[in-house]
Amino acid sequence: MPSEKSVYLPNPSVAKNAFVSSFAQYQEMYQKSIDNPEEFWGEIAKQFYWETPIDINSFFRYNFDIRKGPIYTKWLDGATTNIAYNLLDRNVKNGFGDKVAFYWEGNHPDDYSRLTYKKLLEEVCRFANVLRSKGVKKGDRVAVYMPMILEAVITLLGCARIGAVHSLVFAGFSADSFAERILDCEARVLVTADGVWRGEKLLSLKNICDQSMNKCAQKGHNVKTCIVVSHLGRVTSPSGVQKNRNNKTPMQEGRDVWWHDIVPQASTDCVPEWVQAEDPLFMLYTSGSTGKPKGVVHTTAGYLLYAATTFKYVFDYKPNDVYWCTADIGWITGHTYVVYGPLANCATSVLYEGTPFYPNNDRFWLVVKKYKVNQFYTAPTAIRALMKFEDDLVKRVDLSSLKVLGSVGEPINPEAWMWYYKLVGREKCSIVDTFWQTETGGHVLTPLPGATPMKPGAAAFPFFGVQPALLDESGNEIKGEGEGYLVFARPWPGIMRTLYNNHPRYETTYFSKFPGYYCTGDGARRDADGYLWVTGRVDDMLNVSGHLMSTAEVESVLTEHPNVAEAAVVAKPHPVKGECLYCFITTTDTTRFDDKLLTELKQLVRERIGPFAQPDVVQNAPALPKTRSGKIMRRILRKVAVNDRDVGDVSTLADSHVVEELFASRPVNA
Ligand code: 6R9
Repeated sequence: MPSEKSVYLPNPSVAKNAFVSSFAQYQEMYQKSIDNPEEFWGEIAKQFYWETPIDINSFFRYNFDIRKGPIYTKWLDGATTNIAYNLLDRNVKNGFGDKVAFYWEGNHPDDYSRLTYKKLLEEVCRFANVLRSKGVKKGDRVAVYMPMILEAVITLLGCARIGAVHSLVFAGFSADSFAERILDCEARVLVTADGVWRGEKLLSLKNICDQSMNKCAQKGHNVKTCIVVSHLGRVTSPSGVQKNRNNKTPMQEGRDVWWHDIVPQASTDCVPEWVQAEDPLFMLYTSGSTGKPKGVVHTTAGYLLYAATTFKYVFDYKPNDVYWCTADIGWITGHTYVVYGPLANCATSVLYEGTPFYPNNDRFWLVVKKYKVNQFYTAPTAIRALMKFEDDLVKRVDLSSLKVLGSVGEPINPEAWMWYYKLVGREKCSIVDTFWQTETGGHVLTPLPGATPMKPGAAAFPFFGVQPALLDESGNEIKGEGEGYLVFARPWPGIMRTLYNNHPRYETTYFSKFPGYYCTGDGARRDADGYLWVTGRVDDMLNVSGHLMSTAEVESVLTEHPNVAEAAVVAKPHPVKGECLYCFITTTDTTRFDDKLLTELKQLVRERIGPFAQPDVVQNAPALPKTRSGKIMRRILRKVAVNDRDVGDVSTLADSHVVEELFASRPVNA
């Protein structure tokens, strides 16, 4: 296996025409972005349209030091613009109206369509007018629970056009999770679809929305309008049947309306709402270590600049390329690298509705071939899942269009990296292992495809404008080789500005541990060549198949069960998912731990959070290892989960027998 010393140079065919074609050029541009951010980003801002021009005197201001007052970041303050205008009208005006913005590829290979920039603009205007007619105004939140269909993109940009704030929730979250998020952001309008096929599974999205809206109503919050795309009727089901419009979907009179009954009639003229550079564009929830999700808020101008610039350089996107990001639109990767980044660059993208495994395990490769994809962006968990099948599934497909392969969501292990590089990239593509977060808005650590010699598993170097540092426990900076907390010393344009309705939580979560720095919650190591290797979360977060969740949120669901007295959850390494959930349960006195309880607990987690959070292992724990002050020692539980008896110092434990008992009672499937 490759080690830290293995270095793979960008293929000359990639490097030759790249925007950044040597490491020296990267270093020079990077230095400029740090020394003179106004000039660096000011040059980029010129490509976009500003209704009120940029004032160079208020281009970039911030405070990252909690000791000096409230934390804030402002880019291009005072300028006004509209992001939908920049993504659509501007490109159409520049003569690209007939260029394909999206090739839509359905779950079933028989289903596909396309949308040009001109048509997308028209649809966005129609939808924006509908939102206005429903009373949605600048600053109002619109909740979205959508599959990977073109209307999802139209919905986002329709919101942006009128200055409304979209709040997407991944359509794999449960009704409870969705309700919690609708309540938190106080959305009065919801957009969804009747349902979607994912592989052979039918997801009835509107039913889930109905449950969510009922839960909200019970808490006194009424969703006024629910717009529903009739999707199932126009696609091929796995059995091959083309269904008619789905009339079985229950629609509540006065609240629910079909998209096709209101959008096609609306006017294609829609004057954009000119918003302030620092007005919110969208919010997106991410897990918090207390269990309550955090509504991460991104604003307009800085996010536009950052999404556009990272997309251009990290994927080295050229005008005739076809780009494909497999991420769901409900995650930040879907926001920045399915919607905003590509459209800001007038790119042509593939939008894929299905899974990597349907109808067969070579679907990804067949889609790459079909659209001659040049840049392909996916997650390590998908790569590891596909690696398990025979190599021939990849080898026999013509993938010669590929140039850049991206990875995101979790650390990529060297085995998966090598497989991606050799089998998919045929040793001629550059791999960009992009480290970033919902909070960072776009890539913050990443190789550049034409410039950075690659090391398998290293996110390598900072993107332009980003200044990383490694800190030890007491906040001292580790220069040179070493491992520590990954932090950033100053803001870049795409960083989140606040947590919705909760600026104090924003400050304590990200800026209080190490004053003067934004704290990622990840650890990282710098090697002798200066490469950064992200090692994973250093807080109570779990990363299951790239889905971030907190131990606290899973624990609180488990303890809701009447027979559970106490629960502790840790991450256990998993060959495909990266990490999986290993749960320790202490039952109430009168309860026996049996299969029925086990099934109920798994079901409860699926219901409350979503199917992706289902625990792999639930262990009956007579007691949990605790310190004398009553703190659960997760460090020890992590050892039990992997059956490693080298538990280290247990002198702070109140009762050390507990540990032995836990090792002895590990379930057989663990
Ligand atoms: C974009 C996204 C963020 C967390 C992050 C880290 C992990 C993401 C990574 C990576 C190592 C990479 N992460 N990319 N770890 N290498 N290339 O995934 O956002 O869902 O907010 O997750 O994911 O732990 O802190 P989000």
